[in-house]
Amino acid sequence: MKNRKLNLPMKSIWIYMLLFLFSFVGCEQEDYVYLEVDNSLPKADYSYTIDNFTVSFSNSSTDATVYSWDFGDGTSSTKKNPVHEYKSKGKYTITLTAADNNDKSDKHSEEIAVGFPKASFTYIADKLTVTFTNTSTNASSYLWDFGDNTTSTEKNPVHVFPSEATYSVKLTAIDGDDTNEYTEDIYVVGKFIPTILNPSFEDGKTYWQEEGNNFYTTTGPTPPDGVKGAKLSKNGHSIVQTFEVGINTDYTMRYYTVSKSTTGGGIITITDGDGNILYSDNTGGTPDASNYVQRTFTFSTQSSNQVTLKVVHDDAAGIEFRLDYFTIE
Ligand SMILES: [Ca+2]
Repeated sequence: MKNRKLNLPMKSIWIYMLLFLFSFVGCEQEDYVYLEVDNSLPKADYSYTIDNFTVSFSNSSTDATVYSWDFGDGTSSTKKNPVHEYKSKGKYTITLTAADNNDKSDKHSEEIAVGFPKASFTYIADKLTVTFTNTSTNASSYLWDFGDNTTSTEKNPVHVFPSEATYSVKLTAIDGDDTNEYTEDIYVVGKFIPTILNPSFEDGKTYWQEEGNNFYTTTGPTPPDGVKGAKLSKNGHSIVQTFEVGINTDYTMRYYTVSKSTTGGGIITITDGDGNILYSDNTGGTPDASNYVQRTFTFSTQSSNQVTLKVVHDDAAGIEFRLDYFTIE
């Protein structure tokens, strides 16, 4: 009710002002009056990144010129974008006060956790063997779950996975009662197992013959696999086949042989696509000419993903021998 008396003269003033303003409308010369009113108030805001015990603040306040930080650990700063290092693990409430030159201010608070465990790792896979490097921070012990029903508490384990597959590997970083987990899917590539075609000569010479070479297939003595074996009895006889392999991989080959000599045989060679001889030896003699014996040898591939298996008749020895059932793993 008190305002009623005041309202009347105020209304009158507004009416006079409107009449005054309208009096300019229609004038040939237009006059503009700019009324600039600064009524924006400071707004405090910030973001931050945490690296171990160090927190870097990025001030995003508006309409402010003066800043005051309370880091929640009894320390403070008046920098615009301070970097603060905490002395101990804990949860701290950060308060930023942003003020303008007219003593107007605003506050913004957030709670941050510093010094708690943070799990992370990197790894290098070599076929099924994976070497893990633990890059966790603020942890005193660790638990690995490799996703293949095995675990480890080593800091930097080397783990051999059972087979080619994708495994979900989870690392838990532990410090007292506080834990943090990090999980990453790892695709582990298995060993490439080559395919040898017609490995037991049951399809005759198919896949084993190249231009210029020749050999016989034979049924006696009784082959260890099926009914046929390869017989190399003359100069120039050989068997040959090229097949795909994994690079930088160790392989074991097995085959059966029988010779008419206890000392002689042919020359078996593994050569890769770059011309490197990965294995070469005599197939050797056998105790008798009636029974095949199994031979085993190993070789390691290099950067070529193919090899050629070749067995040639030993012209100098001139001894007849037989081969059957090549396998590789
Ligand atoms: Ca056979």
